[in-house]
This record gives sequence, structure tokens and C-alpha cells, in this order.
Amino acid sequence: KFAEAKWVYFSGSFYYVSTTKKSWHSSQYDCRWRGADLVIISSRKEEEFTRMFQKRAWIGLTDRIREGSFKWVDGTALTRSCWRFGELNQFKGRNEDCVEIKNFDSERSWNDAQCANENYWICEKNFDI
Ligand code: 2F8
Ligand code: CA
Repeated sequence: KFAEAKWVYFSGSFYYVSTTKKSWHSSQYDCRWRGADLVIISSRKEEEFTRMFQKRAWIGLTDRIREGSFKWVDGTALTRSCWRFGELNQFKGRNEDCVEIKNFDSERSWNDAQCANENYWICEKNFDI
């Protein structure tokens, strides 16, 4: 059966949105198992696209290696951020080292959250021909 045809194409990549929830690390593991990685959001259009799913979801951004130094899963530094109002905040001193999409109605959509939290997640696979 073709129940696994869940990838959506957008502007040079295929995207997969999970239907279950996992920690950030397990989410990344799942993406890699699918030949992808957690989504890297590198343009306004792509940010809008990822919000369109209306799912609170992990993205491929973390500062777990060095506090305050956010890196995408391909090792590149964060240059274009989309924090919600009040974020990023390491809420109540908790280590919030992983980034989720939390707002769907504006570009200020990201929250730093604890990596062990269980969320939906979005994988991205570059489309190489
Ligand atoms: O008010 C923003 C704050 O909301 C939650 O904490 C109450 C988030 N925590 C979780 O989702 C676990 C914080 O990350 C967020 O900053
Ligand atoms: Ca936060």
C-alpha cells in the first residue's frame, strides 16, 4: 500500500510533517532515518510554508552545543530568526535548547523549549536531480 506518500514538495525540497510526537532528538533521528533532517528555515516563504501546517512542531535549530549560539542541523549559524514575542527566554531558568514552531498567525512563530518535550516535527529533504 502507498500509505507512506506523505512528502510535500515546496521550492526545491520535500517536507514531511509527523503525525506523532517525539522529543527533539528522537525527531531528528526519525528524519535521518527517512533520508532527511529536521527542517532548516532559510527564507520568509519557507517560514510561511512551515506555519501552514498549523502544528506545534520541532524544527532543525538548537543551541545545545553552546548556550546562546543557535545552529541549524547542517551546522550553519542562525541569521534570520522568527522568535515569538517574549522568546527566546529559557523559561524559568530551564534549559530550553531546542526550537519549536508555536504560533501560526504571524512571522513571530518560534519558541525555545526543552528538548525532551514531545512535539510533532517537520523533516526536510533537498530535492536533487
Ligand atoms: O510563556 C511562554 C512560555 O510558555 C511555556 O512555558 C509556560 C513554554 N514551555 C513549554 O512549552 C514547556 C516556554 O518555552 C515559553 O517560553
Ligand atoms: Ca521559551
